Amino acid sequence: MREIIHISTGQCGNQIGTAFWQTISEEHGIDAQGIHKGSNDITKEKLDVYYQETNRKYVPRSILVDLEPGTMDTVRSGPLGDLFRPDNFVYAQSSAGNNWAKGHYTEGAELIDQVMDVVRREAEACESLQGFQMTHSLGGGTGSGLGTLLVSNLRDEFNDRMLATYSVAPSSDSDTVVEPYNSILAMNQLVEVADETFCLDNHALYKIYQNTLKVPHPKYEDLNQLVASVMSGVTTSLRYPSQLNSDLRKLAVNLVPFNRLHFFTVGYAPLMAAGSRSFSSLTVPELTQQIFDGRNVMAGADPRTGKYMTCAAFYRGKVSIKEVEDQVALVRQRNQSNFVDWITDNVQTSICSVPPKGVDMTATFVANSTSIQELFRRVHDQFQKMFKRKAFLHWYTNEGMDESEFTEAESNITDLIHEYQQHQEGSFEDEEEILEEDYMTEM
Ligand SMILES: Nc1nc2c(ncn2[C@@H]2O[C@H](COP(=O)(O)OP(=O)(O)OP(=O)(O)O)[C@@H](O)[C@H]2O)c(=O)[nH]1
Ligand SMILES: [Mg+2]
Repeated sequence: MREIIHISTGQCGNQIGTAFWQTISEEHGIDAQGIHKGSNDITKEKLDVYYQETNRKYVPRSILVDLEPGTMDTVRSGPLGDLFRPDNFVYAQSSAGNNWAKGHYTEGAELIDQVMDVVRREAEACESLQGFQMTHSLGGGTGSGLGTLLVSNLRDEFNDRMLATYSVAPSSDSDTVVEPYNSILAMNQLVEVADETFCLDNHALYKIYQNTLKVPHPKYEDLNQLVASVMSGVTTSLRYPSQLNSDLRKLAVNLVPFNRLHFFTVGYAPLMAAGSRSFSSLTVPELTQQIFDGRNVMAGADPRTGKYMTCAAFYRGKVSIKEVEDQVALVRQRNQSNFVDWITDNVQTSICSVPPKGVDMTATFVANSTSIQELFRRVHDQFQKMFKRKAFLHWYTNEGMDESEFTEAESNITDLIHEYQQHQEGSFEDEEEILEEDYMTEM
């Protein structure tokens, strides 16, 4: 089996991680004690990818990490408390206090060996580990700082395994002023070491709730439900028998044309408020139209401002492959100027006959769009305003960080923005020039 180990880091990471495990456990018929109660054999076939079977119990291949005990206590006393392996909870007592440097260099560095021991034990229990997925926020100290320290340790020790992250960017009107610092420092690491980053953005998630779902004051729980739906959609082909994108590497090969540009936007249809049920099912044309709609994108990036380099659409339920392919081709044709012209067949579609609980049909969309630069630009603008004045910098230098690390992170992110912009503008001929230039500089 091609196993995946999940790691939740920090408050956001653990809350989203728990929502993910709740969603997929329900789908696969795994109860709170880890017993499989599903009647459909297809839900069982690839269970080993995410769960380890011991004594007829299915235990999530999940590691829960935080620098403070609070969130984990909540998970432990919640409905999934008995599902996770007790010694996979790894935590400290103090928190990183919204400081990336504490998560990455000081407090976090003290916990990392303990986390890696658990990772090794989990990896040894796998037959053929395909890789890791992490849930975390970019704005805090633990998920952001320790999370990226962990990712880079995994890269060193499991060099040939895939590393995927679900990374939550802060809302632009967040209460915590240093979130842009933490985010740029974390993004700087993800550019270099992650293989696939699914970008989520609290600002966009709030907007979806307020504007589309008409819920004026959504809670984290609500936002996390949306994220869990997307994660369930994205991992469908990993969890059920499927031809296309059936492992993390195939997904990356199809979606990542350039190593550094692996930051995806995601979308989901039909959008439903947590706890509500859909009374009218959407048709394939409606689902397709929705996933390509900018309002459904869960990262602050409007696809119409950029170009899709590659995309993957995952449909679930009783849908016809032909209808899906026709509809996607139609959208592509209508919006031709939104797709780069140097990759001919850049929309992949896949279908799984098992829908999520409570709906007939869904679609999940993952896009590698140059419009993601909007998210980077927004966070960078906020970073720059404070950094120009060196505001709040002492919190980081007090932990032993040097100012030059901020400068380097900033320039890596502005380079990245520039690279997206280049591919957005480039037609086929320009692209050849870029490639030639790269080739010349490498020589
Ligand atoms: N979507 C979502 N965002 C969250 C959640 N919890 C926190 N956040 C966001 O995450 C950022 C703060 O990071 P946290 O995850 O709380 O921080 P942490 O990783 O625990 O790090 P420290 O507490 O600083 O040690 C802010 O942008 C919050 O809006 C959650 O459950 N869901
Ligand atoms: Mg915390």
